[in-house]
Amino acid sequence: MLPTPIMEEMYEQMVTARYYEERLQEEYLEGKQPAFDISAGPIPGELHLAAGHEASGIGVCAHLRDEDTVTAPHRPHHIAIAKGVDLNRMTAEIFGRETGLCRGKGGHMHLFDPDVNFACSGIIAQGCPPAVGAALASKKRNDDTVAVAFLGDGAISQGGFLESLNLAALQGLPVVFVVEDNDWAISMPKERVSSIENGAERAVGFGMPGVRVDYDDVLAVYDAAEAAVERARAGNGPTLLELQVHRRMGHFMGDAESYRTNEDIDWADKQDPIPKLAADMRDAGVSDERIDELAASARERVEAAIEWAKEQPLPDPETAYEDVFVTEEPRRPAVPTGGDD
Ligand SMILES: Cc1ncc(C[n+]2csc(CCOP(=O)(O)OP(=O)(O)O)c2C)c(N)n1
Ligand SMILES: [Mg+2]
Repeated sequence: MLPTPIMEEMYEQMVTARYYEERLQEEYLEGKQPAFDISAGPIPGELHLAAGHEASGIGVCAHLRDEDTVTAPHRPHHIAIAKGVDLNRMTAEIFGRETGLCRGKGGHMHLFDPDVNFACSGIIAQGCPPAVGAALASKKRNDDTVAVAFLGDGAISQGGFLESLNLAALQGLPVVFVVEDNDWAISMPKERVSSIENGAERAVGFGMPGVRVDYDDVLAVYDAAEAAVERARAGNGPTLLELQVHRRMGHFMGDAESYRTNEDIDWADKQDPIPKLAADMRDAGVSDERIDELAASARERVEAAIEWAKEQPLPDPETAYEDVFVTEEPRRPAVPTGGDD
């Protein structure tokens, strides 16, 4: 059994991630009802929640240091929290504020924190090539930093991912690819887009180990990730991990999930990794009072970050052309896009 301080830390982080998303959901819905106006309210634009994915981000990042690089996909909050991204500035970014990680220009899918080498993107599998680049830099510097690229099961046939596996294996780079398998890509079930059930088998064709953790459990993820990260740090090359997680929410906020059965939603609920970890902690002798204390401290941290973010100033419109590649005003105003992904 894992030492209890490690379990406690992971529990606090998992509750932080879950509660953070519950609070974001409340803030997000403000002003958007009844017709679901995606541009209204304190958090305009899309929001993809990762409730049910916590075991992945938290179990993997438990082995990482600030100097290690992490790239995450469009469902990034649990991974960002586990990597130690500044929660206040991340929240300010999500609320579109000037003091946000990207001065309020990126939003929830485009968080970037150079202090802990974290980035995410709304383009699926996009994080794989930059993670391989970071791993190549580690190898050239001859240090023991590693890179981890998180992606979804819907991205495992993307060229960017497959080419990254090849380059990483060929060059023996210190990188771990982590597929979060929640069985869905928006409304598309996994079996309709991949001829293999176990995505970790992709690794075989590239000559690297592929490991699947097929139940939603942070302690199992912790063990699998430990081996993969150690292998990378020791200079023995990349690993592909596929982790079974569950999407407890719609693909994005506002998704009516008409394509999903109630049984599937109930199943996701029953697989919740947070009460599972609490049960393991009790078995290891952690008291209920201690577990409640950890949850309370997680909730306090989240409330403080949301309160701070909401007090932050909105960006001055004059700054819209700063920090971007295009410096001239467009001939036509940009057309706002709807939320179909
Ligand atoms: C290259 C690219 N193609 C399509 C999309 C639209 N899109 C956004 S999320 C998504 C599905 C992602 O599914 P998965 O990778 O399994 O992640 P999940 O949402 O299940 O966490 C798609 C197709 C995109 N963002 N990028
Ligand atoms: Mg998926």
